[in-house]
Amino acid sequence: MIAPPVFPTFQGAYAAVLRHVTAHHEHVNTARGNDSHEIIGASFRLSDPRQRALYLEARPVNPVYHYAEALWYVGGLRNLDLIGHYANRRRADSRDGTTIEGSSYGARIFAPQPDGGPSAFDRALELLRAEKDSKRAYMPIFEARDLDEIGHPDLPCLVGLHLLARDGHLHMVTYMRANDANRGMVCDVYSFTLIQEFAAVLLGLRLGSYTHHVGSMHVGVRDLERAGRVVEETDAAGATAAPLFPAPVMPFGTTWQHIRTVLVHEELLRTNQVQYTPDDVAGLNLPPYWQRVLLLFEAHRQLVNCPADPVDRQVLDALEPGARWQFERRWPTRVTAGAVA
Ligand code: 5HM
Repeated sequence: MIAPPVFPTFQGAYAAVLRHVTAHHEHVNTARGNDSHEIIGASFRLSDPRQRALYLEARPVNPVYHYAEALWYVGGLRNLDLIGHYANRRRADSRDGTTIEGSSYGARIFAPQPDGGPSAFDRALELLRAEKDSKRAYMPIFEARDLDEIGHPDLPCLVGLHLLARDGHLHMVTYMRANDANRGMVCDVYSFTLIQEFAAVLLGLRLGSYTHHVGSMHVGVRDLERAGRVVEETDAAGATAAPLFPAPVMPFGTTWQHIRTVLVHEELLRTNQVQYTPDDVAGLNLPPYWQRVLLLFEAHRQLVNCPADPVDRQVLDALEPGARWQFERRWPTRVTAGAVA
């Protein structure tokens, strides 16, 4: 029996996957016109799933999208309003222009069942409250009906999420049929580990490990050059390099009411019905962790609605430091001169 390699940060796992796939690919896959270098069967484990963020010059990420996607899932949403606003490319996944069928994972596990029964997530948590060390708390995503239509534009890549409570810790195992290591995986691991952390908070457990299993792990041919630069940057930093920023910790008191409040105010910001200063957000009865998430949406509101102005420095300074670093690298022309450290 071989256990997956363990990494202290997702950045380490990400670099290792890119290094392996780019150097030792087994196949050149061309399915649906997406040429990629592929290996079959890949796994890794994160010892601290909170270390989910990338801090790489060669791979700038969008911290607003990270939280938007995770909240879209947790909100059980299927429509494009939220997700399409923060990533226009997600509109290509929609057939009717308003909803996403396959990769709206939250609609499959966080929304009530079609018969009105509790969501798969609520059932899994209930099961773990009833039998603490159960092996059954599996939340399925991929269904047989997903294969009904050959050439469907958006088939779930996530097969399911599996929660395991052991010795006071909540572990999670993710099963994916396919993962684009340089694109989808970066957002997937971010969102799925946030879901794991939220489940741990609701169950009153400490956060355990995160294990990621993938059937087809691949890097797009168009991304090989960029993947090479990520490998170079992480090699230069050294395998044991500490993360640039401490990982934010979701507060133990986080409730469904907090998530609903964040979603309500995210929508007000997205539709430009409000504008918030850090003091305004401090008055919303949210823990500081969730206030900072809302301030990311405020910063994004300014990006979209005030294109001639830099994003307000007061808002940027109030962001979680790692997210601020990512924001400043993602939109260097929209932050005041000298702000990029
Ligand atoms: O032809 P196929 O359905 O496998 O193409 C989907 C592509 O999006 C694959 O490269 C898959 O790995 C990537 N993907 C991902 O990595 C897609 C989704 C959305 O379901 C995802 N992660 N979450």
